[in-house]
Amino acid sequence: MDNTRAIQSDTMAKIEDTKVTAAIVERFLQDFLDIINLDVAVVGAGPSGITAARYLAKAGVKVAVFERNLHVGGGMWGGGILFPRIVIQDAAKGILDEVGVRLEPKGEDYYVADSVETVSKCTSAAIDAGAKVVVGLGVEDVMIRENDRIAGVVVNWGAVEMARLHVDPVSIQAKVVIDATGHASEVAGIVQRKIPGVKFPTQTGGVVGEKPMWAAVGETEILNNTREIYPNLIVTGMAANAVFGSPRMGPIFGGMLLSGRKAANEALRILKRA
Ligand code: 48F
Repeated sequence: MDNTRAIQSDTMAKIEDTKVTAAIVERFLQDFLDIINLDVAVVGAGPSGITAARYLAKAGVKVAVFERNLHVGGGMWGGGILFPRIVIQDAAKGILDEVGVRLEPKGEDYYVADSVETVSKCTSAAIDAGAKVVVGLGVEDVMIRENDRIAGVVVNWGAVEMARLHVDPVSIQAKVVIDATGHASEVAGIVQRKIPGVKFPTQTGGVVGEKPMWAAVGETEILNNTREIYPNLIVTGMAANAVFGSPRMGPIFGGMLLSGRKAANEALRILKRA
């Protein structure tokens, strides 16, 4: 046997299909069992959710992000009209500096970044800080306890949802839930639909729905909109603007990052209150 064949057969001998299976199943089950009791459940792994998770993990909080898609990053990968660059304003620069994203100054107050680099580095930093990120798992309901208090999220595989299979979901307990689901503000929508008489601190008492694009106003209002709208439920990112009826802002992402950081601070405040 020549040398190459000998090396190949040595490597092949070590691979056993069922051991690969066992490694995956055992490890995922261990990790999953570890996150069924959380301090904070973040729903959606877009820029606001991932940023919130990073700051929470850095503060020593047990946090997991549940993302329905198989990929993280939400609407950030595609920049504007699939040109993979994003713009952020000076106020958010520090958040990206912390994770090593390279920013090119543009004009007085703007920076441009590569959207792929930004998603990757923000996600990697959140995971390094200790946040768990689960992909392919969507939130389809919330858990409630006495007095309709939110006590967690109810999850199912995104694939089950897409295939419209009639399969029951499972529950994850969390002291605080952050709705980072973007334009759809899905968790706020579920709470509004399923908890009778719910009143959010908005003009209508419910989800108002986002207004048409106006970046300056959208980016200004998002921080005020990032808050607890129902006991133990915080909205962040585009979900915050959708709930309060503020404009969308297109491919400027500073507001998403600042909102994620504020959501983390709000969650820390709630955890201290408990
Ligand atoms: O939409 P998305 O990126 O939310 P964001 O953090 O950022 C908005 C910007 O991308 C952009 C913008 C910038 O100015 O306006 O749109 O507010 O990410 C939301 C993520 O949540 C996931 C969804 O797949 C996406 O990755 N998601 C939505 N609903 C659920 C969910 C759900 N029910 N369960 C799990 N994940």
